[in-house]
Amino acid sequence: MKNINVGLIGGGFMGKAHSLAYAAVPMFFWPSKVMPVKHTLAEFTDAMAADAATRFGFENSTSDWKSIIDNPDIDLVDIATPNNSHAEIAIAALAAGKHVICEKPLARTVEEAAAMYEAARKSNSVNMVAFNYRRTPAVALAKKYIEDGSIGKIINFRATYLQDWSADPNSPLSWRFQKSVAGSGAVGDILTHVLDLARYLVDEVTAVSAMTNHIITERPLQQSGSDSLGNSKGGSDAPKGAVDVEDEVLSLIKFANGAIGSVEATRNAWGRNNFITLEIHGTEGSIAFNYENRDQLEVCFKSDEGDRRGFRTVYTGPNHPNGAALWPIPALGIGYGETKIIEAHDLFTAIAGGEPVRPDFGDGYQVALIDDAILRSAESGQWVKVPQLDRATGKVSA
Ligand code: NAI
Ligand code: SOE
Repeated sequence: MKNINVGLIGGGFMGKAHSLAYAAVPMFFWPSKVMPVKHTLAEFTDAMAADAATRFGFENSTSDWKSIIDNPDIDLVDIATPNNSHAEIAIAALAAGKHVICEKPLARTVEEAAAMYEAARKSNSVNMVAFNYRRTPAVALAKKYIEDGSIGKIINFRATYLQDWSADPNSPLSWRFQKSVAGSGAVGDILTHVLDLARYLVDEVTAVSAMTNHIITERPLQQSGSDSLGNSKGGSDAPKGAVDVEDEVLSLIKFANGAIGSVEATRNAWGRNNFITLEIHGTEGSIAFNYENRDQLEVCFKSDEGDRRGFRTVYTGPNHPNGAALWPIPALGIGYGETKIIEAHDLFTAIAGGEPVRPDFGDGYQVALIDDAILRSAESGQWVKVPQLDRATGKVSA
């Protein structure tokens, strides 16, 4: 068994989730050809790095992420920083021959995503973008039903991603509200997850017609480095800074296979927490999913007798995708952590020379092309064609 030394950059929310996955992956997926080793953690300052390294179980810490790139002992660079550093770190890591996992969105802009994809094409390393919701067992089960024809030809895909952590105008101005750091608002932050699911479950998105809304234009400045995700209150008299990204987005979408649909996202929907919902209708049945009940998939099959046709609930468990590795009976509860453990397992399988891993930087780039088309459509009020990446040539259609 080979050790894979991990260099993690960023010790916030995702630093925690990825560290949990590195510790847990051998407990769930065993035997394994590789063993993750939490080698070095980078944060802004020496003190922050040492603190996070102790907490997350890393052997070393540094305030200079470039020392991770320069360290020949490190095999995998994990980018868990805000979006403005993804491109610089990923391109340097790939040039140094490291495997890379980068948090979503891949980049702030299409141009940055293109450069990251180009760097990945030039390297022989494994690259992955962390759209982990597709690794929820119920979502993977939906894919299985779609692929085996259980709901027939897909006609419609309706999806939402609704949260409320920023609905209060007095919740702080996190980096997620600053275009220079985040790139965009609800589009890059959360709609990207739904767009990844649309591509995973249905097909390529070919055209969009979108609207965005910018509701809260300033917020109290946030003091700490890591994002408080609305949990600290600035108070109405605290110094304020400008919000220069969209709060909400809605888009109609067309798919390459002829299906149509809608996607929407907001972080200002009181009462909705991590409300990722999918409603997929096919010629032979329907699938519905709500991440707030994430170990359940609702399915309805036309082939059921008329007097009992209707949605039934399947609780994912050992009989379902990745279920045998998780818990021995259904309904014990599958959490966010499990999606990250499965993600890490699939990444390490690819590093060990097994199945290539998706979503990769090509997928992250294609999602960035859709994000960009959505923002352009919202600006112009017109339908916008989504340029398509040809993975064989690396070129993008006009
Ligand atoms: P966060 O603000 O909680 O943590 C980011 C950490 O990176 C902070 O502690 C900050 O000090 C550190 N950092 C920033 N620049 C750095 C640098 N140059 N060197 C070293 N450390 C640096 O942010 P969070 O929520 O962890 O988000 C990080 C990334 O993960 C973002 O791209 C975000 O979009 C993505 N994300 C993905 C999620 C998913 O479900 N896949 C969930 C949450 C975030
Ligand atoms: C905040 O909206 C956030 O942390 C996003 O950045 C993540 O991508 C999402 O999975 C959870 O919510």
